[in-house]
Formats: sequence, structure tokens, C-alpha cells
Amino acid sequence: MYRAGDHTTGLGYYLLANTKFTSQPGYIGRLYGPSLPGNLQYCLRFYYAIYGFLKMSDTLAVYIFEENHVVQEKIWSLLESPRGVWMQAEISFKKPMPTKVVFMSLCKSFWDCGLVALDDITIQLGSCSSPERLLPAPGECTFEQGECAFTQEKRNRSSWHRRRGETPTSYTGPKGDHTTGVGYYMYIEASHMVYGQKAHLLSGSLRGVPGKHCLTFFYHMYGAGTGLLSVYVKKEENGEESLLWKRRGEQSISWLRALIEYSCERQHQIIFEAIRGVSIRSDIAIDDVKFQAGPCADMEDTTQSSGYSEDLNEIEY
Ligand SMILES: [Ca+2]
Ligand SMILES: [Ca+2]
Repeated sequence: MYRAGDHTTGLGYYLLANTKFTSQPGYIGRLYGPSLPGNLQYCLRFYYAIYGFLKMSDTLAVYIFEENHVVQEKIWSLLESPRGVWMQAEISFKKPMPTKVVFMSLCKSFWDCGLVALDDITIQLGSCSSPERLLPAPGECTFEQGECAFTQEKRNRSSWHRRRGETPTSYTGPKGDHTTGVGYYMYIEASHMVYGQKAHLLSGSLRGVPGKHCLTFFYHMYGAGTGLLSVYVKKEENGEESLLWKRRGEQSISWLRALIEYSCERQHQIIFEAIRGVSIRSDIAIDDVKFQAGPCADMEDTTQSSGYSEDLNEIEY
């Protein structure tokens, strides 16, 4: 079976507290952030995932320690949360004195405790709810407000659907989206499709640039019958389509990041094509699609992800 991947790429690292390797009961895991100057507004954002745990109290909490370590204040604690999904948390804070952010996980009795995972922790100046933060970056689609500029030639039960939460079939599809864990993603519902049936999602019109374009997105291909997900570039002047990227069969129980560099000097569209596999366990989902002019900033990850299990559970069409 697959192990859960991290939030950043699905194949990277994350921090884990309360591992079963810790033998003492009454274990407290503390993680200290860097020292932050006082009297400024900050936005702390991080992703967490919970595995196990019967009760949520003190599973994960965030404290602010004033630099002299005399005053500590709990600014956030975990309430009831789905298990095994990366969830986003956002906290705005402003303190007069220099402070440190501290993540704390408490395990009172060893047998009640599960695992707490943390990933992609950022602290930025400004409030989390300032208007410019709520707007998605240009060229980025999280599917939270709708389908952005994406279109479909036909819309029926076997097209791409926007959904939140898990898909109706067990052992396939994501449990939550990639953006916040409780948001929206686009997916194909294999139960409404037949083997080999295709669904196309077309991006809005994209400007050509000399040099490279970078396309990143997250994809979820989990299920024993998973089919194919392909990405094409379609030139607008002649309708010519070329394949940029393809994954065949089950890939992971986690969201994986795809990074694609391509060249196109003319106006074009990007097409996401999902093909239903051999069984109803072939839901395919995408989220957090980002189009940028210029080469991808961290291209070294592509070798890792493009070499990943392309031949796993191979299904021929
Ligand atoms: Ca990570
Ligand atoms: Ca989303």
C-alpha cells in the first residue's frame, strides 16, 4: 500500500510528531520558529495532517512565546478534523514584543495518540485576510471560486466535475482538495463513465512567449483501475495538439505535483484529458493549476516526479 506523501510535492519531506518510536507517555513535541520582531502584523500559514487520535484536545496547538519566555499564549488549537488529509491553517497575529511561534503536540497517554504531521509552514508580513491575499494570483486556479477560465466542449455526467470532500466511490479519488484540504478540485467520476471514455478540460487562451512556459498542477490518481491523465498544448492558429505530459495507472494515495516546461510562441490552450480505466476505481482529480511565463523555478523536482512509477499498474488502451 502507498504511504501518505507530503503536501509540497507528494514525494517530499514533512515533520512528524508523536511517532510510535517515542516510548515515554506524557510526551510533548515542541517546534520553535525563528525570532520575529515585535509590533508587526504577521500571517502564519501551515498544513497539518492527523492520523489516528481518539480525541482532538491538545493534539496540535500553536503558541506565541514572548522572547523572554515568560509569557506564552495559545493562539490556535486543533478542533475535530478529518484524518489523513493535509489541512491548511491560517492565523493572523500582532504582538508588541519580539516573539516566536511554537507548535506543540501533546500525547498524554501513549496508546491514545496518533501521528501529527506538519508541512509548508510560512510566516509573512500582513494579515491573512487582507484583500490582496484572498485574490488568487493571475494565471493560477485553485477551483475555490469556480472553474476560472477553464471550459469543456460538452458537459454531462462523464465530463470533469468540480467537487469538495471525497468522491462517492471508496478506494479511489482524493479525500480532500490540495489547496486547503476542505476546498474544491476538478475530477472525473469513473462510476458515470465507461472504460476508455475521455473527458477534456480546456484552459483559457494563453499568450505565446519566446522561451519557456512553466505549467504546474497537482494530480490525484488513486484506485486499482486508474486510467490515463494527459496534458496537451493546442495551438490556436491551426488547432494542432502536442502531448506534453502523461501518467498511466494508479500513482499514489496523495496529491502529486506535476511540473511541465514547454515552448510555444503563439496563442494556445492547455488541455487536461482524463481517460477512465478498467473499473469504477479510476477517479482522477486535479487542483492548483498554475500557468507562468518563463522556466520553472525548481525544475530539479521534475526528474523525481517524471521518473515516478509511470509503468506502475500499466493499463493498455
Ligand atoms: Ca514538504
Ligand atoms: Ca482547490
